[in-house]
Formats: sequence, structure tokens, C-alpha cells
Amino acid sequence: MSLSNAGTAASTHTTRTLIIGTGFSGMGMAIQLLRNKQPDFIIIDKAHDFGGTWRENTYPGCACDVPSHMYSFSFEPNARWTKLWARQPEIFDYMRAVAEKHNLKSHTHFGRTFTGAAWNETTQRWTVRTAEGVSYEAQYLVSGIGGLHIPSIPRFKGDDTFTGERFHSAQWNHNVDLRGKRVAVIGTGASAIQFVPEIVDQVKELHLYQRTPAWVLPRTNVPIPGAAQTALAKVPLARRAVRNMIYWASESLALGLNGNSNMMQPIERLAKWNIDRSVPDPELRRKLTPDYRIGCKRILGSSTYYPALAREHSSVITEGIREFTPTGIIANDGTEREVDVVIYGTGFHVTDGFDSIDLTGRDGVNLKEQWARAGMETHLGITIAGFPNAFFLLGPNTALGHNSVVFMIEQQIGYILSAMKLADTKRGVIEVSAAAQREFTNEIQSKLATGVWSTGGCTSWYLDSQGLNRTIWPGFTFQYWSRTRRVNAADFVF
Ligand code: N01
Repeated sequence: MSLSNAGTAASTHTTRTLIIGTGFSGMGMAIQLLRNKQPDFIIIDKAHDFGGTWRENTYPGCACDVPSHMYSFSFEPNARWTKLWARQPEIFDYMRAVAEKHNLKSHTHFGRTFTGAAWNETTQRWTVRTAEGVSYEAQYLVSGIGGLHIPSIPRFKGDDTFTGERFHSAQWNHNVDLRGKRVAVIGTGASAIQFVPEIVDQVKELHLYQRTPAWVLPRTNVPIPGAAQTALAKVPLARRAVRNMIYWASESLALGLNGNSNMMQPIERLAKWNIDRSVPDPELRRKLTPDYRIGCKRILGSSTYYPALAREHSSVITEGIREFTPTGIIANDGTEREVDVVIYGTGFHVTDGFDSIDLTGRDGVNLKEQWARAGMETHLGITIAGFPNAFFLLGPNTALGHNSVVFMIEQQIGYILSAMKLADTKRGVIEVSAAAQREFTNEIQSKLATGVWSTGGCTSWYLDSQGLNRTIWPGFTFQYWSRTRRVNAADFVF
């Protein structure tokens, strides 16, 4: 991709709106700015293509675990999804096609790594810095950095002495040929359960180091026949009906997640049945059966994960990792397994991932320090007191355990556009009040205290270091829609 419009080192660009990231968030924001006749914006991205997480994650089997007719822009439907849960290459292609259709490339500076931004009281603008030395002056700053982009690679004693290959699922090393290799996988989250069944046939031995078993519902990824795709392409009403059906089916899960965890019992029974039918060995079944309520961690879906682990050459190790050696891994029970490759399916820095945003707001207040002192408080996950004209897409407490985050992103984009419009009727500056932010945070945290994430008996990456859930929206997504469809001027100071 061209860098021709990205400027040279040490240059400064001035723009009305600076968007960080070219994933669903950044692209969606950009397209809506265009549709609202506000073309004065620049998107920056560290990489050289659109797609965000769908550009970065290329591991075998990488797919969306939300049906794609829902996990796509409502204003850019794709009748041609070939599978109910599209795989990464298809989603990546969709995003690139959407970017091309809206000519986003002409607004995008690729190869620009956001390092921080500071609010300038004098100019009432954000000064945005990049690692490459190019800077930007912008009235509005919109973060579309996503929640899951900094791989978390745990350290183990001796790991740097390991002489084989090691890589994280989000940084898959496609140069490593796994055929005939002894492979260790660490982690049992959404990524691992997708790539384990894909590699099991290639490898000589597969050793899965499991700290906590996941609840996994049966799921067969059905292809969408060509005739159905054509019908969906021809009949927009049918497309909308499919989307609505998926939406409401997913929403029903929020009933159990949000409060009455008894409602999760039938789903838990289905997941238990999935283990029982797939794993004949009682000892392996015991290892794979979680002891916490389903939904406490993200619910996974696969009909191939358990059969992969039940294979002769697979083993599930639950004793924990004591240390690495140059040729393998020693578990806490002292058993050493020699391996050629270690794959980390160990997830991402999530609540601490926001630490990477070095943002300095009014009076020199640093966001990271403010959050360390007072907790990750925001208003609707979008705005933060003390940080005027800065907006966050998929900010704290707006990720989902039950439906499509693209839906949340679209509501947030609408809200941001309204907030900008409101600011323009004032002095061009808008800042949420500390009172509105406090009220929202208290409300969310009291709701979360009774949800399955807090009462389900597990720990998860939804929780921050103080055990508070700073990740999930504790409600139906239509409640979020209702909360964000209008900007309440009383929540802001101007
Ligand atoms: O990561 P995870 P992921 N020693 O954090 C284990 C999204 N996603 O990449 O459960 C040993 O879920 C950890 O163990 P435990 C989706 O939102 C979406 O799989 O903490 N093990 C866990 O088993 C998803 O939720 C799609 O005890 C260690 C695993 O590593 C999110 O990405 C597809 C460890 C990490 O699981 C993250 O999923 C894929 C240690 N020190 C992913 N540290 C879609 O389809 C961690 N673990 C949209």
C-alpha cells in the first residue's frame, strides 16, 4: 500500500478528526464521517493494510465466532458470506473491499504507529505523535485501537533457553512447518480451540497445556449454499431478516449472563453433552470439564476441538508449567516433554492494554495515571472526563460476551457524530462531566456485581487487577443502543 500521503518524518499534518486504527472501528468511523459530509479526517495505522485484528490474526482455522451476517457493517451487507461463521481470509477480504469502495486509502496514513497524544489548551487541539516522527494536530481524536491487539506472552523459567520455535497465535509463524513435529500449545481460549483441530492432523505429537478448561458448545460451521447467497443478494429484506434472527437469538443469551445464572444451566448441559459425546476417556473428560458456571469466561463453540484432544497423539496437561528446557517443557509434576515448537494461545493484554495509550488531557493529567488512581472510568465507554474531544470505540465495558461488537461500534460512531455536532454548536470543544462519568461507572459496576462474570466462580481476562470487570457491557445490546442514540447535553461541559 502506498505511503505517499503519509508525510515524511518530522512533518505535521492538520486535520479535523484523527482516527487511530483501520479495523472495524476506524473504518466504520471514517465511512460515517464521509456519509455525514465531514471528509476532513485522517486515519493512521501501524500496518500497511486495512483489517485490524482480521489482518493480524492469520492462524489456521481463524474464524469469527459470531455469525458473519451479524458481524459486518449494517450499512455494508455481504450476501456472499460462504459460511455461517466466516473464516479470517473472507472477513479480511470483506474489509478491504469495503475500504476500497469508500476510497478510505486516500484518507489513510499507513506505517504510522500511534505513540501518544496531548491536549493543547491554547489551540484546543490534540497533538498526536507517532513512532515514525510524523505528528498530527486534530480537533477530534477517535481511538479505534481495539481491545485485543497486544499479544500476552507469559514468561516461564528457562523459556529463553528453548532452542525450538516459539510464537503467539496472533503472530503465527507460517514459515514453521508443523508436519511431523512435536508441538506444545499453551492456552485453551477462543484462539486455541480454533487452531488445535486444524494442526492436529499435521503434527506428530500435540501437548496442550491447560490452566483452565473452557466451556465449549457444539458447533458445525455450515457452508451457505450458492443459491441461498444469490437469494440474499437479490432480496435485501431476506438479508435483514437473517441478520435480525441472528441478532435476537444472540441477545437471548444476555438474559442468563446478566443476572439469573440458572438460565445458563440448559446451555451448560449442552456443553457437558458435547464433552461426553466427544471424549470417551473418563480421565480426559474430567480434565476438560470446567468447574465454573458457563458464561463466566467467554463461551466457545466447536465440534472438532474435543475430538482433536481425544486423538492418540494428543495429550492434555493440567499440572501447570514449571519451566522450559532447551528442548521442551517440564510440568509441575516433574514430567518433561520434548517438543520442537511451542505455540502460545495465551490471549491479549486487555484491561492493561489501554496502558499503551499515552494520553495527556487537561492540566497535564495522564490517562494511565488517572485510571491507576481512580479506576478505568468512562462515560458509556466512549468519553472520559478531563479528555475533551477524545472518543473511544470499544472502550472499557463495551465488549460483549454474547453478540456482535460491530453492532456496538456502530452505536458508538453515531453517538460520536452527534457529540461532534453538539460541540460545533458550542465552542468546538466537548467534555463529559465527572458526575456523568461517575454515575455511569457506578451503575455498570453494580450491574456487573450480580452477573455471571462475577458470580460464576472463575477468573478471566474480563477482570482487571482489582477483580473489577472493565471489559463487558452488562446488558442487552439494545439497551446500549437506547443509551447512545442521543447525546444528552446535560452530561457534558462545554
Ligand atoms: O485468548 P484467551 P484467546 N499459563 O485470553 C491461558 C477473541 N477472539 O486468544 O483461562 C498457562 O481467551 C488462559 O488460561 P486461563 C475473543 O474475544 C475472537 O484465545 O486464564 N495458561 C487461556 O486458556 C476471545 O475471547 C475470535 O486459566 C495461560 C488462554 O491462555 C479473545 O479473542 C476468535 C497463561 C488465553 O485465552 C481472546 O482469545 C479468537 C499462563 N501463564 C479470539 N496465560 C472471534 O471469533 C494465559 N493462559 C471473534
